[in-house]
Amino acid sequence: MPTRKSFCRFCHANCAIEVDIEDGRALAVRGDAADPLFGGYTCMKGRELPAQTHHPQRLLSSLRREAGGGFAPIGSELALDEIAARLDAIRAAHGPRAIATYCGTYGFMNSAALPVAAGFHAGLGSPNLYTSITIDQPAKVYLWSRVGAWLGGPQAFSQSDVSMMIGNNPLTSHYAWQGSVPPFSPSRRLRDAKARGLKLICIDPRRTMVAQLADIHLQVRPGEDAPLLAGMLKLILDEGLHDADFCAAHVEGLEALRAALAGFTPAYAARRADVPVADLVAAARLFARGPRGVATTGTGAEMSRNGALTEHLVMALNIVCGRFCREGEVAPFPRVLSAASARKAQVMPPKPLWGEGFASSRIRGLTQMAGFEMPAAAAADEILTPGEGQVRALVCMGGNPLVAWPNQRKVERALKSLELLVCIDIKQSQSAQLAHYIIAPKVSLERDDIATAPEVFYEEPYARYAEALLQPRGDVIDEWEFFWGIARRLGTPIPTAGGPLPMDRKPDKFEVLEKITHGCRVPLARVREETREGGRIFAEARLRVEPADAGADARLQLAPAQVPEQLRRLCGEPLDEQGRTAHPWPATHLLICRRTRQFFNSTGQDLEPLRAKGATNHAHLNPADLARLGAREDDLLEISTAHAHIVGVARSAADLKPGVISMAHAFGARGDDAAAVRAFGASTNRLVDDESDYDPITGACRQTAIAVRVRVLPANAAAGAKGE
Ligand SMILES: Nc1nc2c(c(=O)[nH]1)N[C@H]1C(S)=C(S)[C@@H](COP(=O)(O)OP(=O)(O)OC[C@H]3O[C@@H](n4cnc5c(=O)[nH]c(N)nc54)[C@H](O)[C@@H]3O)O[C@H]1N2
Ligand SMILES: Nc1nc2c(c(=O)[nH]1)N[C@H]1C(S)=C(S)[C@@H](COP(=O)(O)OP(=O)(O)OC[C@H]3O[C@@H](n4cnc5c(=O)[nH]c(N)nc54)[C@H](O)[C@@H]3O)O[C@H]1N2
Ligand code: SF4
Ligand SMILES: [Mo]
Repeated sequence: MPTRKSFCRFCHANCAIEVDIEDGRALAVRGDAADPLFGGYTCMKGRELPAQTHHPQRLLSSLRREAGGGFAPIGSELALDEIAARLDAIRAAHGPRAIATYCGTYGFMNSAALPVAAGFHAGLGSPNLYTSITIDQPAKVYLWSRVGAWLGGPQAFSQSDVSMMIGNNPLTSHYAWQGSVPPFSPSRRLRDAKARGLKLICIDPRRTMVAQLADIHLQVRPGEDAPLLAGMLKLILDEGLHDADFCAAHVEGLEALRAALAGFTPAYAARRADVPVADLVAAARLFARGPRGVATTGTGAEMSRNGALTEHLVMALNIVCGRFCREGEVAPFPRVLSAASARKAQVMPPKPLWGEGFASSRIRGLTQMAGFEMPAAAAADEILTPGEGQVRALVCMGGNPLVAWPNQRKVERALKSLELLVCIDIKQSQSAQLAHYIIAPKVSLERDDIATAPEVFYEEPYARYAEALLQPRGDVIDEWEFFWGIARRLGTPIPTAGGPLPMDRKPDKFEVLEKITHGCRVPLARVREETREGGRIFAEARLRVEPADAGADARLQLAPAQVPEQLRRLCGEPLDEQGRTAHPWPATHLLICRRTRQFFNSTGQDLEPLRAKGATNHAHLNPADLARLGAREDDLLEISTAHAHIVGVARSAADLKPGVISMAHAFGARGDDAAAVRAFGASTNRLVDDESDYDPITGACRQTAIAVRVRVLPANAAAGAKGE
């Protein structure tokens, strides 16, 4: 039986794999033990790639909604003809802005999909391109626009003495920001690092596996990271533990920041965060002692209350402690397949990425991010709000807005009101069920791809090109072919980094990828040639941090305009006797986010071996909280905000801080009754408020630390995920 090498595209980690193939079918997936970076690692999801590829319900033909409401198969070329004709009519009547695209997580798994979709939008003249980044962690992008960046890059995990992980659970998510544990084999890497002496600090309301390995776990009250980090920062500055030389040379606003932190004494910060003062002090000192290693955040910190301020404070901790690569050091994250950018021992000044000069959203005064995408949290309102620029057609590529976008009931109304909804999806997802057309795509093992999305995590100049291993059965197309086919019919160009795609003939995927990676550090043809037997490290692409340019004098901004004001406001918030901020209505718990090991957001929820690990998104509560509610494991709980409620299946979880309820998102929307909730879960996005609890710059909504009321439902109550 032939075995071929490839890389997994079930999640963004893109682990190196070997695939056993028989009769054109993938039979089994293993980690590629010879791979220099991944070393044979896979997880339970990746090992289900064959099941995902050959799933009996996988769409092998595109579908069109018929007059009676059901779907019927349609050839992909005919579907493109019809979709292009409808888009042309919409463009003629309302202008290009009426046409929008949303690229969800699986758009990022295909290296050509988003760049070609972005080129399609540029060629069409519609700014309404959305991706999951703006509902994920846009404040990390926002940092560049108010702080600037160090062009030498952050210090790497492999050389760190200390690591601080905030609202991030990479042992489950395989996701961690630059400088934290790389996403492949994260558990082993963390344990190995501990064995060589790494000190680990974890800030999480849940005693996750990371927390269990940590030297100090600060079991923060959800939503109170900003005061906690402000307290740590103040202590470091007060005790003079910061890198004064780095600050003197490269930083502006240290004194203004120090002044704005005045109220955040250890006692005050610890009271708000509900952690022992001694632990806060010890964590601050441990981090500052370093000498190397960075603080990083995941979704738990950024999606929380004051997410953008939290991100700023984390960056401020890294800056005052000087946790960057200096002149002459090897620079991590060299990114072989991305356009070359020099690493220099100097500061890139803040660069506006929102606001004036960018396309405006018609909603909540928001604007486009980085000239690239509009805020996804406002997409439903862009669809529902009449007037010039109203979105009337949406192409949803590898995303599932009905369960992933904030304010689910509004999203449902919006998707149903569209003149045209096209979903490119492997199955009839919750969102695709509302579509006029579902386009059946090739899946990963059927496509050529390069691993560009995870390059930002590679400390080494590692690259590979995976060629398609399987001949697709059925009439399926690659995502980029969809946009190319529509553009050709509309007569619009598709610009890319390497010039426009040819429209008079169809390019092959390699040609498309070459255009997209134009200017990359090792020519793509060479990467393809030299990685046929698996990924490799291109030593010649290793980078060192170069000396600063003559006269470079930009500085990292520690106290940009809004920050001192935000800190003062935070410190002035009224607290109750336990140090809690007031909730706008009588809540009993704070609902926090989590990821399941077995699914990738909503992907995998149809694969039986993964469902066997847990099919619903349990509502996890501390056993003491369950007892107080009079609930037992598997009871149904009603979880409500002032606007909506959902039903969850109770699960006792001693690792949770009391007062906290923890549930994964991207479940549910398959029926309201108890059986549906037990089998498919419920969507926490019903509870997310997009209109009053959002970041004014990025538009991102609070998706964790949501004040909710929890009560136990009578046994097997039929009540489900209802509205109001
Ligand atoms: N309340 C709350 N909401 C959240 C979050 C949260 O923590 N809490 N997290 C947010 C985050 S971080 C994100 S990234 C978003 C995710 O938002 P989305 O990306 O919109 O959601 P997913 O569930 O990842 O959607 C993936 C879709 O791709 C389809 N798919 C699977 N394989 C393929 C393939 O090979 N090709 C194609 N074309 N499609 C495929 C799946 O069937 C599924 O429908 O949700 C956000 N929403
Ligand atoms: N298996 C699997 N892997 C995934 C995904 C998946 O669904 N399944 N989703 C993928 C996606 S789209 C993304 S963006 C990444 C996300 O990757 P991560 O950010 O690592 O996501 P989580 O695993 O949910 O970890 C978030 C942590 O934040 C904590 N938390 C919640 N609220 C707060 C708070 O207010 N403060 C603090 N300090 N902590 C808080 C939670 O308890 C949790 O441990 O994961 C990706 N990887
Ligand atoms: S961690 Fe991600 S890329 Fe690696 S095997 Fe699992 S699903 Fe695949
Ligand atoms: Mo995400």
